[in-house]
Amino acid sequence: MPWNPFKKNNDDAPAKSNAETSQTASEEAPQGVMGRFKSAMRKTVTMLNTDIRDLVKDGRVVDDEFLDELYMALVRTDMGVAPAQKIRDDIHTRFRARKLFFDDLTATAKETIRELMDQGDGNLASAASGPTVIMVVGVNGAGKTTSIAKLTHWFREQGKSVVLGAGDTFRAAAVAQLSVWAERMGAEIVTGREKSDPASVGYKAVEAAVSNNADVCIVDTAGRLQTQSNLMEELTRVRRVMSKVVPDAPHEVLLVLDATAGQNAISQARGFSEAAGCTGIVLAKLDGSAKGGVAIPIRQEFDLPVKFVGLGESHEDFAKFNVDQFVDALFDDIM
Ligand SMILES: Nc1nc2c(ncn2[C@@H]2O[C@H](COP(=O)(O)OP(=O)(O)O)[C@@H](O)[C@H]2O)c(=O)[nH]1
Ligand SMILES: [Mg+2]
Repeated sequence: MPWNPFKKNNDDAPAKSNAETSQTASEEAPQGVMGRFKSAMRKTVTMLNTDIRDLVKDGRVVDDEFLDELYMALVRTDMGVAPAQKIRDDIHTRFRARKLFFDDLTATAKETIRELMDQGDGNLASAASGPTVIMVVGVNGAGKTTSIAKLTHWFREQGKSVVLGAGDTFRAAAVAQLSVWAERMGAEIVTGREKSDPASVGYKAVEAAVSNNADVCIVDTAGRLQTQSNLMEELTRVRRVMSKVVPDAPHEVLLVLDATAGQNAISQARGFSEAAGCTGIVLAKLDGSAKGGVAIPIRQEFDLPVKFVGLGESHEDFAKFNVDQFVDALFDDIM
């Protein structure tokens, strides 16, 4: 049989995990969540897996040079230095001085990343009674308003009623954008005049949600003010007034990050995470990013679960984040 570096012919191949088995199943149904992950992350997946196939194609043994090249291929996905180093070390420990097969490499890398990203169930918190209040924060252009539209669609699909608060009163266009989405999604919206107090919009939105018996209230916020400290004070104030209506509100503060910014997304968002008391992350624009690996350091650095991912511009391009599906999508081991 000719040498094939991508497939092992012997019997000691590692047993497939449940996640890998389910990948095979969803390959047969490319419309499923796995298929959407894979196609959204096409750029990252193609780059990473082309690099890895090039690395293993001549049946090289694992030596320092090989490990350094592997490390560089991993770092190019913006997964961060520490995770790439951890995978390099794990491959070193297990396969030093042996020939490495594509399947062995990906199985090891998947296991390492799964451990690094472990985040429990990542479900949204919900109110014990009354409306669940969700505040959405992040830098300008990250994808906040679009993610709110997607989240609204997601709740509407479950038959839940939604009240939106157009809390980005900084720009009239932001209010208009959210109003259009509200109408399309069949959600109620509370707006204020341009430059009016966003805390008052937040207050009225939660109040409307309570009086209408709505299931969910989602409040948009501005991504930029004259100064960063103004913005942070404003976010604190929005939180405070909402809790006057519903004492444990907001139940979730979702930080929206732009995946195309790669590692920059992390530095941009540090202030938000602390000042706004974030509870979870929405990783927007995972499609079209060649830096999809950034979900890994994001999970680690913020110590917040990644709850949703944005996979395109339409309201349907949205999925609950699942570590196993993400990891399986990252490595293209179906030959
Ligand atoms: N491809 C893609 N574009 C997105 C996604 N989410 C948002 N966008 C686009 O990013 C731009 C900024 O989004 P917006 O929601 O207005 O950002 P905001 O300033 O944080 O509210 C818009 O052009 C959106 O269509 C996504 O998941 N994928
Ligand atoms: Mg916006």
